[in-house]
Amino acid sequence: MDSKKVVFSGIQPTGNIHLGNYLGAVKNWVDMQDMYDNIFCIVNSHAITIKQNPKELIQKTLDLACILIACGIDPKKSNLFIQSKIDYHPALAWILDCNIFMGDMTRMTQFKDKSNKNPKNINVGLFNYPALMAADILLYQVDLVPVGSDQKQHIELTRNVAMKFNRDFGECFKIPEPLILKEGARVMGLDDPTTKMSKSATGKNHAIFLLDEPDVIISKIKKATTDSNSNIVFDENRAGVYNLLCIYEVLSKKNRASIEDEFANKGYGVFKNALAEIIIDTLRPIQTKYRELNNDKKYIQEILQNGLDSVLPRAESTYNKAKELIGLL
Ligand code: AQP
Repeated sequence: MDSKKVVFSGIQPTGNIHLGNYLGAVKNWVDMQDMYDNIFCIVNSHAITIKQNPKELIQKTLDLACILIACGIDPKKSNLFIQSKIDYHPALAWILDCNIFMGDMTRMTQFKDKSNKNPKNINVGLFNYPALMAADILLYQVDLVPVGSDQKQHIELTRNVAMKFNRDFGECFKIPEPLILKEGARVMGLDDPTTKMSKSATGKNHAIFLLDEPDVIISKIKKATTDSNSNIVFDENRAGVYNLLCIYEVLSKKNRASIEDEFANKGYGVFKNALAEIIIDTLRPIQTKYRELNNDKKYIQEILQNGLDSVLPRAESTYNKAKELIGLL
């Protein structure tokens, strides 16, 4: 019997995947593949909490699958599937909804952040997002959920509703633990280093996308916000330079002291060239693989179908148990 711990991770097809998604999430997923029983889900149902063009959403969903595989998600080691292919996700979310108190849900800070960003589309789904996320996780009897600090609150809610359900109706859900990822992997916007790099941000120089051409990467890094203080040192109070240095730190795998030595008495120009170069070198193999895979759509569909076939029985079994325990015919 496979005793590996089950890990669930999700990513929304809400736009072009960027360096923040890669360094903060996908790279870790790839690195952890051998250690765990991995479930990777393209959470397209979460994506519609923000208005999407339907045709583009389909395209972005399939494109994201292709990029994830190009990044190194290996279908022999991991299950990759599309959330909307399994109706047990929204079905379980409803059962969980009926077991989450309004007070607990209204405390979720992501809802407040996203409502501020989309004041014209504050919909019930956006409010309810954490219940769907809890269902995503609980359906698969997951041990661990890799999360950045912004998602910790949602995992806490997931644990609480699972414990409450088990207590009130009988043992049904495994209680997942957060797998806290390194703080340094939080990448900020290049144009505004006080906000996190985000797929849905509109600034032209906000994010490095994984499919950006080298000249685009060079230009975006050149324009990245720094400050008038020219020495290149890790100082959290200098958000722009700090963000760029953190990206360099992760990609170069050098320690902070040696990076500061490397750029001592050199201007931003030298540092930014080195940073652009290391980003280009990191993304080149991913882009090459993406172009290859993009010519073989049948292969991508096969991977998604195999992932779906492999995880569906787990979702079905958990949902049926929850339904029975709560008294739904
Ligand atoms: N800037 C970031 N730095 C580090 N990690 C990040 N993640 C997102 N942005 C950064 C991590 O990427 C994973 C997938 O994210 P998601 O698609 O589920 O949604 P998100 O966190 O809301 O990502 P975006 O890019 O900001 O998308 P939009 O603009 O649609 O909201 C998650 O593990 C996330 O922590």
